[in-house]
Amino acid sequence: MAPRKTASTSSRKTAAKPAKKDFTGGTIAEFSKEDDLHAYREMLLIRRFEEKAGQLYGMGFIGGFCHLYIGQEAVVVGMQLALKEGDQVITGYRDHGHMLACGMSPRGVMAELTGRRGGLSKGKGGSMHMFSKEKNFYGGHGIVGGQVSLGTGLAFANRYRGNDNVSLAYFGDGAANQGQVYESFNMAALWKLPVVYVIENNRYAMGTSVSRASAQTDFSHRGASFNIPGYQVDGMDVRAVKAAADEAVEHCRSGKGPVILEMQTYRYRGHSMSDPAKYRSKDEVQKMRSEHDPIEQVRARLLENKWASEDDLKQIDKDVRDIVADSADFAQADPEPDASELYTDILL
Ligand SMILES: Cc1ncc(C[n+]2csc(CCOP(=O)(O)OP(=O)(O)O)c2C)c(N)n1
Ligand SMILES: [Mg+2]
Repeated sequence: MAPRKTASTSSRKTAAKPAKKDFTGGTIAEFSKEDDLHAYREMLLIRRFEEKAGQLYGMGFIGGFCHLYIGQEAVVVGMQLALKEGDQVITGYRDHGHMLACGMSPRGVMAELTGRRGGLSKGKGGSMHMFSKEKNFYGGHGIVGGQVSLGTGLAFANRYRGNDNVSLAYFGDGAANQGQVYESFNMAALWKLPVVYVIENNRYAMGTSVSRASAQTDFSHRGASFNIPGYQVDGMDVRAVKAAADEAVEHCRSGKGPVILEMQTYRYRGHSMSDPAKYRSKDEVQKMRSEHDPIEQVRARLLENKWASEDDLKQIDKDVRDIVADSADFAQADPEPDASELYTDILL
């Protein structure tokens, strides 16, 4: 394997010594033409879907909260490549990308955003509350950090049932400061539960930068006192994510207990649709976009290796746009849920 480019080399050297850091250091996965084409298409679908969701929000079709995943696409697409049938995924409220990567239908996700019958929660959950038992996606959670304990519970269920499935619990840099995260870490390490904690460090919580909110900004060290190994990963390079994901998932599957992966990533838009993101400079965003964009990296590689022509890429773009346009049409034409639905799917 070629050396892995990482955005994090300097913090590795300066931070306190964590548990062993051997398995992902310095590697990226070798991607074939098919791998790169797959990653390109998947990431582009998430990007275009999110752009469309932003438009529909601006037009008043989507109510309530809506958090876009633009910029972070390589994380879910790379992680998903390491999973097998029956592995589970759970995340917070920035969840549209995770759902699409799990194979949930763009129509179902978009119609849920607009609160329509054909939405994945029948139009009653909205952006932050969608699930699919079929695709092993367990939400979609608005309580910051809540999914970490639930994801640990999914891992406990796998252990209890004696299968070799693994759960991925995604959470943000802000969520990483929540108390229940550490209670979960303790249990997971004590009982060697098969859970990968994927910390999506996009450098900001709602509007507070990591350095203003966190005493330990190297999130790969957060499991050190529980002996949970942790690794920093270039979350803008889908190959680096895939390499780390393979190792971490294998570690869990073979009964060695939890792993933490800190994905160093970046969100291009505000925290939610109502955030103008005045706490950072336009230059900072522009620099990430022009130097580290996850989709552009794959695009450049496809062209350079002559694995795709400009025309091939245009065709992929058109296919993806068609899927997204279809989901948006459906999400506007589908009727709202009947009022009687107010009394279904609730605990009485
Ligand atoms: C328990 C709880 N506290 C506070 C909030 C309000 N809140 C919503 S998102 C957020 C920031 C989380 O940031 P991060 O974990 O970095 O995720 P990101 O939005 O960057 O993906 C906060 C404080 C909440 N939803 N739940
Ligand atoms: Mg964050």
